[in-house]
Amino acid sequence: MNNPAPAISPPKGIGDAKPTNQAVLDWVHEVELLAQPQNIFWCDGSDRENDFLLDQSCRQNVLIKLNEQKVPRSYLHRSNPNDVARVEQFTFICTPTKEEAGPTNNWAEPAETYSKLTALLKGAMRGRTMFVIPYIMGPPDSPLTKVGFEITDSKYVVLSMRIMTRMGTVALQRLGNDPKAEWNRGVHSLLELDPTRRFICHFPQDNTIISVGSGYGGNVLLSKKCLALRIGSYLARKQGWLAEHMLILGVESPEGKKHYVAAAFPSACGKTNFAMLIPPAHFRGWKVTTVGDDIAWMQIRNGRLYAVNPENGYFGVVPGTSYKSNPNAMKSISHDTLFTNVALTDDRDVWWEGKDGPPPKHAIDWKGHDWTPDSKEKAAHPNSRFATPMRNNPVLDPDVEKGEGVPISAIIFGGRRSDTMPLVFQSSDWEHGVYIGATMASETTAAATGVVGQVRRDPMAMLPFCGYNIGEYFRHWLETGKRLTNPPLIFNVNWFRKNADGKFLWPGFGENMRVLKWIIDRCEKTGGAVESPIGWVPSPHDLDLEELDVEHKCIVEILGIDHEEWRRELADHKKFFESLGGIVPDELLKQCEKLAARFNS
Ligand code: GTP
Ligand code: SPV
Ligand code: MN
Repeated sequence: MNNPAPAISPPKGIGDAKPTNQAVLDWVHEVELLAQPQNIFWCDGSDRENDFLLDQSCRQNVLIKLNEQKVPRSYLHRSNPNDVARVEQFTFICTPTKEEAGPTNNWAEPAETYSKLTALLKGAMRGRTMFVIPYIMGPPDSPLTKVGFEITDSKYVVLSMRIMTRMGTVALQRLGNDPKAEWNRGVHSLLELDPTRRFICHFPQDNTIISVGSGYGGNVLLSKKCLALRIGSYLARKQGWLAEHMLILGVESPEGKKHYVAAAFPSACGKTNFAMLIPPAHFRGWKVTTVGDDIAWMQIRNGRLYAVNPENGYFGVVPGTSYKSNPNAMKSISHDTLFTNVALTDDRDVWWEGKDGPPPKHAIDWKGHDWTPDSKEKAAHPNSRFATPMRNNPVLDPDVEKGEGVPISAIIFGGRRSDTMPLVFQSSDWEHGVYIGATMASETTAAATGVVGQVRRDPMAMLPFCGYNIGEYFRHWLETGKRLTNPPLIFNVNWFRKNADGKFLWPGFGENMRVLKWIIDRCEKTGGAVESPIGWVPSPHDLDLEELDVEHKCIVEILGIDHEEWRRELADHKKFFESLGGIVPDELLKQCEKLAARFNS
């Protein structure tokens, strides 16, 4: 098999930003002895380094340079067709005991797993360059910020990490020379991209991640799902904060009153779109700004929850992105963007299903094959992605670098549900809100390998990302509520409910502002609602639906609670809790009983 990552030799002054912290040097040396790379490239995150790596990646066909006039300074990467999404079945939490990982994670014994991975990594980087990437997660002056190092043999990983994290010198400075300082160790090797030798392993007690055999984002950008969520959630519980799969947005009224909300939707269920929402014309003077589109780290200050976005860029779903659905994303990805698995047009522009305008008459699809509109296959992979710096976002929130974070007024849970779940409802209190999050479900998407469209329980959108026992995680949420004197209100939304013909009842995207406005009204204690067995639901006149082109009967339908569907839903909540085997906190079991009682009264 061809070496998927041949070595490069940088000129003097590039690739030699060797850190001075002895603990880092010792660890890199250990990995070097094991993986036996041809050379080591110490990254500093500079423009010069980036330009060099882009050039080398084009020469080695790792990247294709796009049309400079159409998408300046942007590139296309095609991953191996067997390697296009997260692999949940090969993702492991390697805690000393199985109980610590809990029933929702794949557990593997740490010592055995280290041996297995050591064997796989032995000589794995022969003929390759080993890159050492220093990075931080979080704004430089935040108390939550974490330092990480990722060792990788993939140039694509280095280039992506520079977009997705604050990388290079800033991290070396933050770490300093204390050999006892805390930092995350990440080792990644493509190996031969063999799906049978693909493992994403987390050792929370060692603050270590080892990922082999994949080149796909979520499996290999170790800062993101691996550190910021799996290891992050483990550290968060120990240290008393929250690491969540949530977007963070700011919403400002025409009078200048601003609220921040955080929302947990599972993968490919609308976080990036919601975080960049443009209010419809009717909401003149309202402004939505993005703090983050995927991950929120939240801590308590003065009895309130404050959130920071630990990331520096967006790794977003491409298909469906257009000037109609998400103009701010389109502007963000119009330059300085790394595309993965989209189609390439004959004039070296990028194309995907759902992009504005007619499809090209001919293109090269994501696998590198000829494609025409008559082709049966999709031109872009359904989980094709962009990596773009958050600085490209025209509505980036001005407080995105604020170390203390932004105060959260509301938390929103939401999944992709064709039925049962109404457009929006509000929990009666924190504990009920935690129940709503804990029992969340969503149809599976192309973001992970496996069947698409199957409803599964995905508590707080963290099923694939919680780095410890989910029962303990629920308890941590309940305990956090007790420490909050001014807790965020908790809501649930569903943009994806369908009518009997299988059509979406709600137009979604910018129109979601109407739901967001109701949520803000509830925070301001001005919004109306009706009490229902599942919580507070707006009646149609509580929502601002002016200038919305949706039939009244659809609004009634999407706000409706079908008791037959909810009987099934409730049975499924019970089944889910039972499947977790005695780890669910009593408070949540009681919430379940209370919900049943409300339906029966
Ligand atoms: P990850 O990056 O995987 O965590 O995904 P995400 O939660 O950020 O989802 P994203 O915003 O990228 O949206 C995923 C898909 O859902 C895209 O195809 C969107 O076009 C679609 N989508 C997003 N918002 C809406 C909405 O309000 N209504 C409908 N019908 N589709 C939406
Ligand atoms: C997700 O799947 O939730 C993502 C994309 O945000 S990935 O980084 O690949 O996990
Ligand atoms: Mn995500």
